Amino acid sequence: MSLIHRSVIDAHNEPLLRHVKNDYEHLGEQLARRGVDIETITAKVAAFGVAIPSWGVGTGGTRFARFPGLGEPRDVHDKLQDCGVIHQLSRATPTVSLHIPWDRCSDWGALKDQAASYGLGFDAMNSNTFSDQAGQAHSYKYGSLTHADAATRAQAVAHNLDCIEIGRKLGSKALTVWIGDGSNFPGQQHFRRAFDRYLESTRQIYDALPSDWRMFLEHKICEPAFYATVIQDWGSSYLAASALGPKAQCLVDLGHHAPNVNIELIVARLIAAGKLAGFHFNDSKYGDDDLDSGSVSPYRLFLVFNELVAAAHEQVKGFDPAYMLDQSHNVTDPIESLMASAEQVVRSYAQALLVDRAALDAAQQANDALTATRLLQRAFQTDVQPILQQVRLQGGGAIDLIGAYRASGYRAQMAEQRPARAGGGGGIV
Ligand code: RM4
Ligand code: MN
Ligand code: MN
Repeated sequence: MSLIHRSVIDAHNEPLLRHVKNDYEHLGEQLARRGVDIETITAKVAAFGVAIPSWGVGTGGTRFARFPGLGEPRDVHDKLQDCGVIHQLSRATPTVSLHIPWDRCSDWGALKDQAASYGLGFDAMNSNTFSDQAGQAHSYKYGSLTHADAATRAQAVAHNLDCIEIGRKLGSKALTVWIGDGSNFPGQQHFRRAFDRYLESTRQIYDALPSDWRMFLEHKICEPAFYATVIQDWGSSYLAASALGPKAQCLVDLGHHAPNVNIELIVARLIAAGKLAGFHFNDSKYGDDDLDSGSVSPYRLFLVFNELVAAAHEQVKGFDPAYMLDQSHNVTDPIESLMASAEQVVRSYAQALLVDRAALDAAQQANDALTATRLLQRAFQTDVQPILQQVRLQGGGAIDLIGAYRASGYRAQMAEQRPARAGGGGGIV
């Protein structure tokens, strides 16, 4: 399946080459004055990647409705092709994170080959026991891994083992487990027993992990359960990951916390405990809004990266987070949103690399709060766009992501090749 023709990208880059060169040189001079070598930063940025969620390339929806877009992917092969385009232009998204059963296919070998033809690999596998699958014996209406009924729990465990098997075929190295289990009414569920059942079920999954795999436990404050959720916060996630063992870690989805929660502090705690699995990046104003990364609170995203860069700088043992996007696009072209988000994530990383760590250490040591916070602001306020553009250019990508994508006419082509589907009801699928 074809992606965007090379000549389209080159033609779009051509008039911008001169500007990138000038802007990059100018920024290089500025950074040199701050004692920063731009080439070192550029090399680090070029080595950074964030995974695309396969479910993100389709148009999402709300509880109320889903408004399908043109040329939506019809199956996992189409989704992979869209991910290929995102990586082709952005050069920042070398892996895809699959969701089962949404991404089931008949030939995993062919899927792996298709991915390789786009230069893509596979990041964490995601299991789904928050909705029922066609023909399954037991319903997840009242829970899955923590269900009161043992047979339902066993079915949910078996599904996770199936996800591991698929992931092995694709070269994935991790399983992300997010469950919707919880309760809508006080008294509906026995809190301690439900958590014990979670431990018992996840233990079976954990024991089936290949030796070089990790298990990412993802917490979320609420939804679909609106009174209490079994793995509702990083504390519950941490308790479970600790009980399970070293291969189990805690995944931080930025949208899964109450408004104003200090997520960068949670990240720091998990790093210190050796339990940070990685991220689902997105942004939010109120809850699990799944908005584009950095579209609402770019400083918060930067502050998360500040913790990550500090941990790498200080060579914290075992620090190896997985970076993934997890977004839902209701009013934009998903390809555009995912490219913009990937760019925003990389931007935050690049900005965090500019923090003067020695000066920050000294300011903290001297209790100079103003200097410390200004050091962060200075890094955040630096326009690193020339570095991002330079990295894309060197990698064969597009200087102007959205401009090149629109000029390619890819979406219009897909609208012809992929007949529109019926509107459907609410929900994210
Ligand atoms: C959940 C959570 C999971 C994602 C599903 C689709 O809210 O973020 O990571 O797999 O949504
Ligand atoms: Mn998530
Ligand atoms: Mn979510």
